[in-house]
Amino acid sequence: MTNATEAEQTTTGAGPIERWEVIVIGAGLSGMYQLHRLRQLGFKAHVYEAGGGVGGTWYWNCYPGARFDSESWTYGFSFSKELLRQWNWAEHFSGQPENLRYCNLVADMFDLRRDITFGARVKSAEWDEAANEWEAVFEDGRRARARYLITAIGPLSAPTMPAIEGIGDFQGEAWHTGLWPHEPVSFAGKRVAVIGTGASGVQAITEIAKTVGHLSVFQRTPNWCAPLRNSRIDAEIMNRIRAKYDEIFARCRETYGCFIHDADPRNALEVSTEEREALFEKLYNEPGFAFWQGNFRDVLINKAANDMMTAFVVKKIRARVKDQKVADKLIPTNHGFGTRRVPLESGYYEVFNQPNVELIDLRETPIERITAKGIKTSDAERHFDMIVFATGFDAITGAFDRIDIRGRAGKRLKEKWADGPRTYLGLQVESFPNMLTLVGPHNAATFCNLPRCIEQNVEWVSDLLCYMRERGLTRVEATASAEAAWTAHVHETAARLLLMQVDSWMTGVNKNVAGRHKRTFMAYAGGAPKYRQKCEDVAARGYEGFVLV
Ligand code: N01
Repeated sequence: MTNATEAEQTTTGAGPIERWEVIVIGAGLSGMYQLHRLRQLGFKAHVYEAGGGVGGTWYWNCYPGARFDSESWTYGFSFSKELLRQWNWAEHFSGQPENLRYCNLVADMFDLRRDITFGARVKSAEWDEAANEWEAVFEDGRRARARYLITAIGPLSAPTMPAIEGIGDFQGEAWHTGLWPHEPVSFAGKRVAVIGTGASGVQAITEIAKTVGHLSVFQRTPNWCAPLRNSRIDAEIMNRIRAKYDEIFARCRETYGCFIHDADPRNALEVSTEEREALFEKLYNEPGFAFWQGNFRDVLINKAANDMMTAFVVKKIRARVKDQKVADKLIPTNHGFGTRRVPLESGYYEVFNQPNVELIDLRETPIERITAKGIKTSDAERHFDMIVFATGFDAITGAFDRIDIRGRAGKRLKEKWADGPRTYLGLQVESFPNMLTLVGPHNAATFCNLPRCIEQNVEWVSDLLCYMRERGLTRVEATASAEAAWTAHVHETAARLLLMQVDSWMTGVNKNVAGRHKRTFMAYAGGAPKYRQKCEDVAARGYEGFVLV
């Protein structure tokens, strides 16, 4: 570990301890903004980051095809006019290399690196009741202490390998999309397998298919995808966007998920067939999440309305895939459109028209094991030069579980959340004083155009710390009753969503992880504006629902 130059150091029998007022775990977008904000406010804060650079998601997920599915110009930070002035987006949905350059510009512009220690993976974090502070222990044995612990560890940062026998036996190249190497990976002339057809798989498959020798896609559950419709941004368009930034961010503040798209006020069931098809057609031809987030307001809560939207997309897929037997396999049958996170695609369905691409339906021929040379399904063993695991993440709580977090009286967060998370506002947890969870479970940020909600989370947490400092308070903890009420509210709000009837990372299901087989809602489904209002109300009432000492 390097860089902790300004830390106060104390030495105990177990070696030196770096001391700060605030420890932030993670140098992704939330950790970077949290550091900047706290430093502006005069706090001595320090970020510990497991990776070798800033950017979080955009640092780790450098697989081919990775890019935004929010419009780039709605995604960037809004807190700095200078940043908005300096940075030009080159595409409406910017790709990972450019996104990582953006993250690095943020780090440079606000001189963040001097307060970030890279290569520091937190192994455990324990609340010390007597000292009223947290102690973080890193994998290399070093330690740091601070009054406040802020987790900025991201909702999708704990990659999971599939629970398949023989996974370690494969002798060829093997990469997980969420742990992709930073060096170039070539597919030319190679026989490549991709396991997984979520948003990462859909992006990677489309890009790999452009240069691969032969591609085999192993699909367990097909997902409903919608066209991304990306395009370039030239200097003139960028100037127009820049002139409208205030308007753009104001609009995002008011929409459900802080995207530029918001639901049509009409119900699909109340309009004529012509009107309904016209809106479907219009939205399907628009970029980004227009079709998912801008559709009739009942399509994600009313099965009959959802069936209509779904039937429309079936026609689109059938028209794009030449072999209708392949189309049958690509069309989901166990859930309706939009009830799982929708991958946005740029020619995904057409990939399956290529003669060098095959689709293996694991519902018909399940994988039996991975072998030294490839993958054995129930009908055949296929040999590969490379296997790409696009098998997703232990979402939302997984990154917390990978740190041994212990609160009051040694209470373990992993045990507390064994049956699903319990939080207050998705930002604090009873028995874990002074721990604030940016983009944590039950937080609207988890369902959001992330930087928009990250700014809200960071600013709220920063205001709380200022409030406490001004009053000489040193400890904040949610009450058990506030936590119970918020958790119940989170579940009530989610209950009406059709997605609650479907297994996905959003409902906490990951068949590759022990204990993740039961559905539980992981985010806040009331929408970002309501969430923001609730957070503001809590603060205005002197942080109602918290005990402040
Ligand atoms: O992960 P996923 P992801 N055998 O969990 C399959 C965000 N994101 O990395 O559905 C065979 O969605 C699994 O099959 P099944 C976005 O929020 C954003 O793709 O469990 N298959 C599924 O097909 C997204 O939703 C962008 O039956 C196995 C796939 O692996 C989230 O990240 C881009 C298997 C996992 O899909 C996660 O997406 C990419 C097994 N044993 C991601 N185990 C942007 O555009 C798992 N699978 C910003």
